[in-house]
Amino acid sequence: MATSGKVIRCRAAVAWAVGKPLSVEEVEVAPPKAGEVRIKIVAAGICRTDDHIMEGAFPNMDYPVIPGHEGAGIVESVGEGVTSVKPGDRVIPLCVPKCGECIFCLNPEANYCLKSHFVEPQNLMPDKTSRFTCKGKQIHHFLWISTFAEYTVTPECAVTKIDSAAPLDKVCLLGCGFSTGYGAAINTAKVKPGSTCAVFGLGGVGLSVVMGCKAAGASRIIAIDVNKDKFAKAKELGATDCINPQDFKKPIQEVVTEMTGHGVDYSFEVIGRVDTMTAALASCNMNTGVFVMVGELPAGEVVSVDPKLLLTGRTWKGSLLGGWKIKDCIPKLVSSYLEKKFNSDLLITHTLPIDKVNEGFELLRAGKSIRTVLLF
Ligand code: COD
Ligand code: ZN
Ligand code: ZN
Repeated sequence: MATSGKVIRCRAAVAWAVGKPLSVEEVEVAPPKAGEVRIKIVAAGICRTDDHIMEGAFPNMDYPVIPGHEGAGIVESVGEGVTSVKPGDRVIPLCVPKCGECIFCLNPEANYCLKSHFVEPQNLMPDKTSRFTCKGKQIHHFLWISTFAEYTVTPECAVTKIDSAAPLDKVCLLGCGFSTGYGAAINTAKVKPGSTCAVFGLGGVGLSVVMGCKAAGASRIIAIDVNKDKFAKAKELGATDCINPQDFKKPIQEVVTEMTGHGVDYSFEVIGRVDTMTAALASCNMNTGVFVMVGELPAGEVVSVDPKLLLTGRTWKGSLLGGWKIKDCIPKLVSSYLEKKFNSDLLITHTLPIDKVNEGFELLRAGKSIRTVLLF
């Protein structure tokens, strides 16, 4: 391509500091170095986790930074040695990489690579430099993929090729939100047909959990949120009961336990709060109940639990990116999307140009959007 090997000037949304809205700027994007890929991002989804950057709640974050970890695009150029993608390929950047060599990449049961952000911060490329500059300043990367940029550079291990027929403005959700929730039900909880489930939090990720529980054949799916405006969509996606904790005097775990006799088979926390984690744990049955934690607490917060809750047999599990081995699984999920095995389009409530990125965050904070897709 004509731009190959050259610096590209383009738009990107920059978080200059904690507490400031994003600012859409012209940035310079350097060509990919060896083992790296430069991608023209076509569409990017706004996820709650990006908001954690503005709130200063995301662990190990350096500023200024270009957020965004859900997106889809087309490879513009590749650095030396890159073999898995080539210019023109449609791709999804991966917020969990696959180094392919660590003990967890080699374990078929594990999906969280040792090159991931919580192990080793990814605010810079693996060679500890940045490909982004703006107004003469170095701008940091986010999770190695920074999808809120018209062009971004990722290591080859953080990008995967998808079917060229995939609509990028739709399948961008498979990069995080949809896959995270759907996989939490299918892979982490391994929901069984005829079972009962409770899902705390009905954002894009929680609703994807609902879709996963339904796809796995759950007979009852109790959807829980303080925002009743989320209930219509939850029902459409498979929830059988929708409840608002604020409508009850007693704790919500008691309500769920009474509704089901002894608690659900599987509970999910998809909010990222101490109180709802405790409630979700107590909502699954004391013998075989499985609680899957999807939400993450703000850096530094901790949960204290009565160990008796676990002594009788309950299981407490965590799930990142839905347990998918993402580099291999995303192309398969895209194929399933194209075969209409699930309809993640139902999560997209808004589409905005990148210049209106802050409006997208306002909609999310106000509880008015599920997923906003930004277009470049
Ligand atoms: N009780 C019940 N529901 C509540 C409460 C409460 N006390 N407080 C908020 N809610 C509801 C909100 O009304 C909203 O509907 C929902 O919870 C949260 O949804 P969103 O739209 O804000 O968030 P999502 O779905 O985009 O993301 C939720 C996560 C839990 C995934 C995210 O916030 C998080 O913790 N991310 C880090 C963990 C992770 O791995 N994420 C995957 C990569 S993002
Ligand atoms: Zn996300
Ligand atoms: Zn690895």
